[in-house]
Amino acid sequence: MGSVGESQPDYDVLVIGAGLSGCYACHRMHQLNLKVKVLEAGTSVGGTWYWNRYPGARFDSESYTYAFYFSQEILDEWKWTEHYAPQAETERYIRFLCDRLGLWDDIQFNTSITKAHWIEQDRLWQLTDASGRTYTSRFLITGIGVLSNPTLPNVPGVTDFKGPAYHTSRWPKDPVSFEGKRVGIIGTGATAIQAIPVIAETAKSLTVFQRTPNWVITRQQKRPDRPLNHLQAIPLRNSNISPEEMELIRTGYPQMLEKINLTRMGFMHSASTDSIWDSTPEMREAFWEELWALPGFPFWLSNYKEILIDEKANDLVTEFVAKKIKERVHDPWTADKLVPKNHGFGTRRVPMETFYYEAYNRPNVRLVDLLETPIERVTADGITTSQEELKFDMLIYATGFDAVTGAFDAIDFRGTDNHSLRDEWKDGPRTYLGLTVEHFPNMFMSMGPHQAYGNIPRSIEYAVGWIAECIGYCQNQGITRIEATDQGVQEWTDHVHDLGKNLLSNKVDSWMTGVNKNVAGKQKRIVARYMGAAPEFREKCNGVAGGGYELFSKR
Ligand code: NA7
Repeated sequence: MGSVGESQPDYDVLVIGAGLSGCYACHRMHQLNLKVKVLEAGTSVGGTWYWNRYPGARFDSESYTYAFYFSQEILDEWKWTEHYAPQAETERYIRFLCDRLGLWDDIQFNTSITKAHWIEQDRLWQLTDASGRTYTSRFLITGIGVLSNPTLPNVPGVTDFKGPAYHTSRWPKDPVSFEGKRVGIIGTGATAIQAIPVIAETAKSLTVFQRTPNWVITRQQKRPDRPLNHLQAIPLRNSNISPEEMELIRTGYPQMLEKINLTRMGFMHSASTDSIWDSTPEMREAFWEELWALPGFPFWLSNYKEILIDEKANDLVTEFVAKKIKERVHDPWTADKLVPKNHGFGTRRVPMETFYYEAYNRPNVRLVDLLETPIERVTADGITTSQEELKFDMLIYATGFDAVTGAFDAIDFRGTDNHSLRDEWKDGPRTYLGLTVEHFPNMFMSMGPHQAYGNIPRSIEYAVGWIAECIGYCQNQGITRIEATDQGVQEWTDHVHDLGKNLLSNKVDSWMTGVNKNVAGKQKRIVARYMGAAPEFREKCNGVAGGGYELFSKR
């Protein structure tokens, strides 16, 4: 790459994070013959699928769609064994990618980046890790994840507990036994909803501390004759994929990709164009029952077009789901507490479950409503609420993440004139295409704020592809400095805000609106995500690239 200033960088490109983004970025940089290093805090690759190894962790969407499509060799060779892959299988998949693409030598583990500073005179990025070692590069790609900075509850005594205590996103690699243990779990988000039924099977007792219930889609097959056992259950109507079925899936990849490329969220499920107001109550019920019976996301993503923007439509579908929940939970007090009261169906991330509600019918599982009896403190041997002192042998924090901007806040990013990214985004993120930020030249974000998320691996493949083409363009044109302009950032930020205006989900507190009550400064909602359709996002980004990187300054 071209030389500027006095110092030559150690690398052409540094990448932070060896999750799906970082691994694919490494491959694309190899294709450009660039010297690249991926710096990863963990001891292996996988990102989300490396850290989140809690019991019950698995895909919520079809394995063969929630993956990369760029390599025919990998599509031909990799065999998914379950329709909704468990964590271990996904971790294996990512390691397989690294083997096939020859990435391992360019990934450095146990390297936690604390600072990333732009050195203007040399047009390079200087990164510093937790040990104080520095690394320099012309370009920087962040692949630090949307949900990667775990947070503990902000309750007194949170570190006082003497027994084992785990955040679900920092789960140990060695098996954890719940046998004979009194377990307490805080949180009822998508993670807890996967973990609770599994832990309940062997724990002596499981106490669930719930602040906000979620609308959880039912995906169990009714097997009242069978005891509750996750091995016998069919998660999300999950099932094994036989070798014959895998062959069929493989031959269907081109059609699948064609479909995925057309849908709003990048899944196989199309948004419905039907209006709820053209349907009679009977037609509605029949449609909803039909969707309810389908595996995966369709009840959320293929529902009537108004349910996520029109409160009256949302009220109707919310009532349908509430009825479904109440049918499954025997104890009326618990059933009522499990029905959300402060937000409608689909306005927060909809978790998928396998016998989640049935877990509450077990004699060893109890729900504590923190709105009624808040936690006062964590003690050496349990949790004290406003009503009682509860003793536990193990505590589990399923309390989520400082999402979207949280992973950026955890690193001291400094751009031109010592601009700090934390300050730049203190009132919410400002980006150009969700891929770049003004004052941060030569820095690109995969899965940064204001990007289309949806089917994350599909979004990563696009974002990293765009970034690689941009770096390739710079290489060919002798450009050593590329930066988003103020106009680009202003127009994109306005566009993202406009797209989110009517969405009910942007009027609700959740990680999707950047709210985390455990983190100072994260109490206010922000527009964190691009909420248009994925094909429109790609069209816009392609247009900018096709026009020679419009609204970027290039030198
Ligand atoms: P989530 O969805 O952010 O859930 C975190 C849960 O933890 C949620 O129920 C929170 O309640 C609860 N929480 C957080 N802090 C506290 C305190 N201080 N007291 C009580 N309860 C608390 O994270 P997940 O890991 O479950 O899922 C993240 C995403 O990963 C998920 O959406 C998928 O996309 C994959 P709250 O709702 O804030 O009242």
